[in-house]
Amino acid sequence: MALTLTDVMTLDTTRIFIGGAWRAPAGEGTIPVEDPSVGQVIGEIGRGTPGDVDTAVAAAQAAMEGEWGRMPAAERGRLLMRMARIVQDRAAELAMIETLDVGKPLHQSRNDSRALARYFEFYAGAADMLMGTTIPYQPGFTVYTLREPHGVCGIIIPWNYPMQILGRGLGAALAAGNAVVVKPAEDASLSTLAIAQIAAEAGLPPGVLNVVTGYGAEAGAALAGHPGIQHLSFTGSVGTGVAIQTAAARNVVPVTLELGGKSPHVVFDDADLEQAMPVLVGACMQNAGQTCSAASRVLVQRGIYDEVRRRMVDIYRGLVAGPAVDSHDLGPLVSAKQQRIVSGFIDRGKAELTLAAEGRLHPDAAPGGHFVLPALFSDVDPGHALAQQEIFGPVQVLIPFRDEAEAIRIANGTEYGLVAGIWTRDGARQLRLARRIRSGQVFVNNYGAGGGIELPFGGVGKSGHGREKGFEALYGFTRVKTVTVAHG
Ligand code: TXE
Repeated sequence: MALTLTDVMTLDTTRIFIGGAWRAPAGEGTIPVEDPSVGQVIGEIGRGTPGDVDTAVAAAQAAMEGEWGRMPAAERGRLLMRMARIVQDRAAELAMIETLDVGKPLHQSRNDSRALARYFEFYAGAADMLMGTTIPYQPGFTVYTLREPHGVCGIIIPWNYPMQILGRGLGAALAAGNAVVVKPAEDASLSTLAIAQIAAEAGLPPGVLNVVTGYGAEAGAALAGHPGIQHLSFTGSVGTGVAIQTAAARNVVPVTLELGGKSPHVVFDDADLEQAMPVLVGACMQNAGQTCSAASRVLVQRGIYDEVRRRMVDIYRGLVAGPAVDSHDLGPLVSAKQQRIVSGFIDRGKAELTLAAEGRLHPDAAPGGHFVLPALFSDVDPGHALAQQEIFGPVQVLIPFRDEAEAIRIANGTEYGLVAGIWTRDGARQLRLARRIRSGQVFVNNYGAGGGIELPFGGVGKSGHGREKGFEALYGFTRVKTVTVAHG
């Protein structure tokens, strides 16, 4: 029997979290919560308004002026560590909430809740390791820099990895001493609400974390354009990223944007195929391809092209999409909207390209679930729409190349640059390619789609700017103050 929201959550999800208290949003109505595996409404969340965003920003400002603003860094770290422990204890519960809300296979949601705990743990340890520098200057002066928090930060998150994306932003922002207003995605807010509850339980002072659920064009736009915000981080589509950067520019507020991608695997004749094969496909099937760093282009040198194609076809034929709680290879897509977009790309591929293989639908898959079948297209021209545009579904294109120069040209031939995988045993080529591929992150003989809490992550070109994760994110959540003391 299908699970309902009350099976996994006791929290009243129609309320928002401001100043340490749960309250009803000021606006009328609610937003339905759907289980994507069955396509049925299982609950509702609050529809936050620009007025609610005002209240949340005011609460965050008050927190910065109060106890939080004066708290020693080590104490902030302890609070984050407490949050990490509670997340660890509730990892299974959080995973189930995520799976029900976004349709992610349960084993992947479990991985996400473990990653969330790791983010809090990593940034707990980093909180009191953020340091300034002393700078040699003229005799008679001592110059040093302080790393200060921005103040009130806005974090707008998407629906594909709600726990992980909240964890990486929130962990770094709090470690650096900021207060935060979060606007989760309208189709994936439940885990963010559960995490707000965990933060309160861990003892985070009121107003340090505020969550306003709601629509992007209402609550999201109000947050992006709010004059009380000093920094914005956004993960999502290019179009919304541009709108957010434009809104922030009016207030001269810095933004970190983590947008889409069209990430390549580049596989040379000398690659270890035993090692590469499952990763070549897995790096796109994770979360049904709804991953910004999904390796959606597979560039293969001509000498091994037929063999790689044959092996990929075998893997694809074994892939099964089915109900998320049953942990199949893939769950459904998050919404009917995403299903429509991805199906549109697949239909276009079938009409204009060679479909090399498709996956299968599990007999238990509900007819109303937002499923699409994994699709592999071969011999694709690098300029074709399916090789250029972010599909955000379980779809890969196979592209042959002759030599290194052509591989680099094709790899760099989209407007994105988020992640790349290079597969070769030639050490000099690994180093050359790692430098020449235009991308924020390169994996050599492995591919961790966005993986690694400690590893800086972000893009170039339309994939965005600024870095999430690792220590780099901490720097992004601070600003440098230079102090020059004349002492003779
Ligand atoms: O994204 P949006 P959508 C890509 C992916 C997908 C496409 C559309 O290609 O097919 O985007 O997804 C909030 N001001 N990615 O439409 O609109 C919104 O409420 C402020 C890649 O769902 O970018 C949500 O919280 N906020 C990506 C968040 O922005 C606004 C992950 C993301 O929604 C807003 C998701 C506005 N005007 C989608 N409009 C990745 N990089 O991983 C919307 N929002």
